Amino acid sequence: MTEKRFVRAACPHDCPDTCAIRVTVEDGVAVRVQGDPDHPPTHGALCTKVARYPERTYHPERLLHPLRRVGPKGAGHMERVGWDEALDEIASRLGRIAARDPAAILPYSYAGTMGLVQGDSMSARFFHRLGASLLDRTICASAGAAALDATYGDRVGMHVERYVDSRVILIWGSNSIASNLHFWSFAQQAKRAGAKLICIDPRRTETADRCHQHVALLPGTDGALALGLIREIDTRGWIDRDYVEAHTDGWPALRAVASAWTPERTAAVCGIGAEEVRGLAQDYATLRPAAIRLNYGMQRTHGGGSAVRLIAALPCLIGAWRDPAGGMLLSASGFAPTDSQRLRRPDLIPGPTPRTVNMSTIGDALLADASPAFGPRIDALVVYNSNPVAVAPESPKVVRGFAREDLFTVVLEHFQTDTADYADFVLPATTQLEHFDVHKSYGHAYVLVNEPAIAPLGEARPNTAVFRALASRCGFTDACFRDDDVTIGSQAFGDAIDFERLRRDGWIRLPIADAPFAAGGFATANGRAQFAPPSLGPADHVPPYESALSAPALARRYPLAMISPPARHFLNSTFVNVRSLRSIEGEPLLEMHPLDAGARVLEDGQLVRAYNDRGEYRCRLRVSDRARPGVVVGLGVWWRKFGVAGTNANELTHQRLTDIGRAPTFYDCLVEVAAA
Ligand SMILES: Nc1nc2c(c(=O)[nH]1)N[C@H]1C(S)=C(S)[C@@H](COP(=O)(O)OP(=O)(O)OC[C@H]3O[C@@H](n4cnc5c(=O)[nH]c(N)nc54)[C@H](O)[C@@H]3O)O[C@H]1N2
Ligand SMILES: Nc1nc2c(c(=O)[nH]1)N[C@H]1C(S)=C(S)[C@@H](COP(=O)(O)OP(=O)(O)OC[C@H]3O[C@@H](n4cnc5c(=O)[nH]c(N)nc54)[C@H](O)[C@@H]3O)O[C@H]1N2
Ligand SMILES: [Mo]
Repeated sequence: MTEKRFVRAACPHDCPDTCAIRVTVEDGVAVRVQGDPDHPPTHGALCTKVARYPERTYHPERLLHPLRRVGPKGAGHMERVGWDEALDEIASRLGRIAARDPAAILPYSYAGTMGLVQGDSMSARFFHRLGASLLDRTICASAGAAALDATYGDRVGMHVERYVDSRVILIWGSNSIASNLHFWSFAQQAKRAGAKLICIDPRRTETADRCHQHVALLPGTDGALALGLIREIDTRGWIDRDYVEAHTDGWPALRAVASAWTPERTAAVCGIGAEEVRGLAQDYATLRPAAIRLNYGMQRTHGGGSAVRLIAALPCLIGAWRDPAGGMLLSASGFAPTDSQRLRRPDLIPGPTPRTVNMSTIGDALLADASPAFGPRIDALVVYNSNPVAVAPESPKVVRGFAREDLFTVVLEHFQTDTADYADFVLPATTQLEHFDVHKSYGHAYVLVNEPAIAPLGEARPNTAVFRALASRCGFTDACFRDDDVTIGSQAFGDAIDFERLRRDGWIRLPIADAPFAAGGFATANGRAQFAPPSLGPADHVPPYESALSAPALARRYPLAMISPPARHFLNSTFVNVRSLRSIEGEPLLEMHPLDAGARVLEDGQLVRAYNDRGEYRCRLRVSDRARPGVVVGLGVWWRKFGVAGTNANELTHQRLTDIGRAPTFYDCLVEVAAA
């Protein structure tokens, strides 16, 4: 007889939806994952990717044993070693480097799992205690986060379930069907009830197809559009004076900046029509409740932070926050009562705070020599929950850095990724079905638990187990290094959450008001939204580093703006190696508008090279009006080794940072395209 069990889990991926999952386990094998029907944001549905989680977990290429490099860096030739041998050697190599200067060691991690336990808990304790360099985790969201912090005092926003009652929804810089599916089903319900859906995106995405209107602005011009809307709303008398007066600071300064942004000027900068600006302002200001679903796609250009600040002002200016179905959502992660000090223990750092290295400029950092400004050269890199060789900008430099023979690299992974190919040691990690974790979300106001459903496959170990073992080999005796994973999970939210109830029920809704800012009460020092905080002043449009208007000489050589947003069936570079999902995405493509293709005498399906001064990327051309004229689109993030010439779109991106938040500017990138 088969023994059948159901286990409560949480989706670990870097996605606003953070679904509650039920795993069916038969005789110790996870046979099925399903969305929890009782968890309101998940409402019983999983995306196509995560519905394949068992396929990914039992993938024949899962890493099941520790490996040591035997060939040249990058070739991925590895031999099997035992855990003790691997850990002994890693601890002794790190120990020797730390004896010289611990800041020469750099952890590199991001959100391969969003779990608070396997994400960065024991790992952070270990690197803090060692005195390693700190990592500035900026690769995704820090420009928008800095903007929300400046305006609202924290990462806070609407409840996703409330969009069902909105009458107008601006889906702004978001391909929700691909990247935020559970929001999309609420937006669909609103649409059926008569709401108007407007998509603001340079690409005609599958989401744009299903909205009433698509505003195809040029990349990096969202700040200008927001200013144009603010001016129009103001001149038409649609400002909610009472709300602005009672709950915001800085309107006169913002108003002065916006006064220069006539619909005509806005339209010229955004590459759209002045009537579109006027119509958008009218719909947004006069249909109630008015909601914005902003996503991070629009903050990956030079002015990304300012643009988010300007857009975040809009729901205040029209008083949209008065209604539970009005306001804005970019990230709600600030609602969760996470005790990161207790999880990560920065107090363990011996001596003065070590230098901080920005993960978004890892290419330059790995190539930098020791200097008073930079500090010591990076001699060791420990990578977990991330695949920087594929996802970090300007890969020609990232690859040169990772290829350094004098760099000691350890990678904790599920698969032999592009990054693992450069590792001296690869350590097999457990997946979400095999370890314990707790989660908060950046797209809804619930916390979740993930109970292990199956035993670890092969010799795989949770990240926590690896860092616990390294701490012990390094002689770290602090009590926190003995915490097991469930104990760490219980520390994550402290007393704010009933941990036993969380484990019993699987998820708990945080006690956040339905219309959290109906009467102000933002998370700023004085409770008012800040349009011109003293440290920043009022926001203005910050043009892209690379665009026809802002860099005309460069644009004569490289006239096409390239964006590389997420592919629907991958999650960043995760799932690219899952055959059933890769076969849906096909192969790396570059979309180009028929006018641009015609001008270059290029045809659909031919091999092309996209290039600029940083590099060259070969892939197949898709001639399609999903791309607007002047913009090419390479959906990603593909593993380099699946590319025609072993590269992906990041071969062309650069390492310059956003105006605030020190974030990368992946979608601020000029290229030219020719036949290969
Ligand atoms: N299926 C899937 N889901 C994902 C991910 C994935 O890779 N695949 N990634 C996850 C991650 S890490 C994140 S951070 C989140 C959010 O990730 P985001 O990057 O926000 O993802 P999307 O919503 O797919 O894409 C953003 C949209 O912004 C558009 N865009 C690009 N440049 C601009 C611009 O300058 N202005 C405007 N208005 N739009 C622009 C793109 O064409 C794209 O359609 O999604 C998560 N969910
Ligand atoms: N050109 C371009 N580049 C981009 C983007 C873009 O839109 N365009 N998007 C950017 C964004 S938004 C982001 S967030 C970054 C994402 O970049 P990353 O954070 O690097 O995300 P992934 O590519 O998904 O890689 C995560 C890795 O973690 C591994 N992993 C998952 N769970 C565990 C675990 O429990 N333990 C260990 N040890 N490993 C685990 C997975 O196998 C996977 O290989 O990429 C950025 N890069
Ligand atoms: Mo991201």
